Amino acid sequence: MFGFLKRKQKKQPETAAPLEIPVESSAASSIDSPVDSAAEQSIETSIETPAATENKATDNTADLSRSLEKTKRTFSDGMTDFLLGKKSIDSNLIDELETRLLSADVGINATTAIIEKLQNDISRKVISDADSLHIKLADIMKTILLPCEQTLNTDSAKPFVILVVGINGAGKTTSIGKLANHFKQQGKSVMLAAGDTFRAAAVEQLQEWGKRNDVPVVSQGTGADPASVIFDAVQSASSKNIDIIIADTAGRLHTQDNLMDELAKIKRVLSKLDATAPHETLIVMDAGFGQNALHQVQQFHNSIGLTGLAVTKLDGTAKGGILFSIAKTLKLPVRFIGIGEGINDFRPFSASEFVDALLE
Ligand SMILES: Nc1nc2c(ncn2[C@@H]2O[C@H](COP(=O)(O)OP(=O)(O)OP(=O)(O)O)[C@@H](O)[C@H]2O)c(=O)[nH]1
Ligand SMILES: [Mg+2]
Repeated sequence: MFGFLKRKQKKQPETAAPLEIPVESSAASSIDSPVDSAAEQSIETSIETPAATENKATDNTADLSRSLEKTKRTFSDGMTDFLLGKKSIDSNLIDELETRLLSADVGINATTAIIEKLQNDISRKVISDADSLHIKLADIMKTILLPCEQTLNTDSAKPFVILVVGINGAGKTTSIGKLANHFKQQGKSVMLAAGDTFRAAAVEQLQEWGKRNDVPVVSQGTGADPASVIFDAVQSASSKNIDIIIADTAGRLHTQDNLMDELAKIKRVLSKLDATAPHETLIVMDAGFGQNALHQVQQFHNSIGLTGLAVTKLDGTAKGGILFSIAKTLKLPVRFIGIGEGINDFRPFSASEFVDALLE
């Protein structure tokens, strides 16, 4: 977007990566436990200089920008031609920008907020040309997204239980694989629960991610009661002193009352083990579904109560504007974004990094 106006955004320094600590071998599970070998990992300490940290932040934004290439194209299709050569900012230009934001899935609330702020800055002469418009636009977009930037803190309970929900194919199981890797890199021990007992290959798919991450997977196979699988897994994680348990569930639509009741049952059963569990009810949302996905998430929220969102497939042709709609309407924390199918194609959500990558 606005490639011709390209202006280096100030990179936000990233905090140094935490030390890697091997997962305890006591986490072995009789069900499917590759954790023993993790105990053989050596402790890696990495001390980062401020310069190294700054470089890493720059690389991260560049990486993210590359991953968002298609989203950027969809988001800003024709924007360059539209603004190219504009010497002054007039009302036609602002009208056109408004239309483009709306068609990029930014949604009416966020678009109105952006346009009103820009118009205000234009009348105060803070914005006088396309260059200052670009800078202000970036600032406004970051301000809108910032409330959604809330890191998932998993230290409040042990095991910290993350229940992953969402519609079919949104990227739940893949995100669980990425999350397991993310937490392991933070030195946490992780266990997975195969709560999708509906789809034939779902358990195997999760076990595959378990192997890749070297973490145990608790399962009972297809057709089992998901609440019972997840209950057993949390008990097992407690007895093995596991830090984080991530439970997969089958994809469902908010209109399938029986399946929504099943999620409510899982939550009820978990609260018998720990009144505060699940500690995170994370919905995985495919950004490609745009405003429809937003509606679905709202319905899940009304029905079972969500505490966080992971937005996937932002590497595809999704219109990245959906994040602004989320910020303005759902006001749920966006914990992570998915930018590919690989284990590392995933970022904790940063408003600043996201807008910089989108506008770069
Ligand atoms: N490009 C891209 N593909 C993704 C991303 N996340 C998941 N996928 C792909 O989306 C497809 C569905 O992912 P799953 O993780 O199986 O989705 P799910 O929500 O568990 O699906 P069900 O269990 O069938 O409801 C797979 O092909 C994944 O590789 C992402 O961030 N980017
Ligand atoms: Mg799945």
